[in-house]
Amino acid sequence: MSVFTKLNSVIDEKGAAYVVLIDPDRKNEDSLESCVESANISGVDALFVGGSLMMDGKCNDRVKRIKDVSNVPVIFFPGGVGQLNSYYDAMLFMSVISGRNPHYLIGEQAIAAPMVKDIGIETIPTGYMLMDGGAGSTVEFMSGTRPIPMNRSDIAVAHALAGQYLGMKLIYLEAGSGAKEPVATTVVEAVTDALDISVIVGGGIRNPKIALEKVKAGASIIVTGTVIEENSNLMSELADAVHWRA
Ligand code: 1GP
Repeated sequence: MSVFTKLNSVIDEKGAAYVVLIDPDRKNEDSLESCVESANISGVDALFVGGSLMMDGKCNDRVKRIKDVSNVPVIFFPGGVGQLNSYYDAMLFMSVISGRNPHYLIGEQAIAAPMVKDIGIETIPTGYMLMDGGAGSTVEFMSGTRPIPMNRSDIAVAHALAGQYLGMKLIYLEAGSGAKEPVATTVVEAVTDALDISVIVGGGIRNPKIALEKVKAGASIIVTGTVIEENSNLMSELADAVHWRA
């Protein structure tokens, strides 16, 4: 069964899926295994692994360490083609569709595609939309794209629909890691009402109440990163909140 099919069955059965983002950067060097072990026993449905900025050359080693311990699918959440390797179970094949930077719309993808084919990794076409979470995110700087203003549901809906009609299987509504404000509930509602495909919401989600609010607004997958780096004990509560139907 493909990773995408597995995620969809979780969404069907439990109402939504809960994903923990692990940044394979040196800042998490000492906590990788313990974080994955917690995820294994906390109801986490998958791990996203990736980040916008790597400050050393050990990313691939860390992905292998994550994969060695994980009991759940390890999904590449690409910050760039340099983080691609054969340890992942699948990858979000993403395009930054909220932006106007051709390199992140199709350039990086064309560099990656032959390697993706060679490795044979499962690809999940994903339209990535950066919303303004108020913290001036790393991804905003590294992708050279302007985030969509959070009060512009209309702009968000237009981009998400364009992603759907281009054939994306998922839309990722991203407020940016460490966002001051998560993606507004009004935006989640407007986008999920307009779309037939599932929506991932991440960035600035810091507690189960906010996670559940986004799910009730229509999100199918909730991602948390920063809050778990700070306190991995929160995983169970977040998973329970997201799995509202279970
Ligand atoms: C970033 O959406 C993820 O891509 C997670 O964000 O670190 O703020 O949880 P946080």
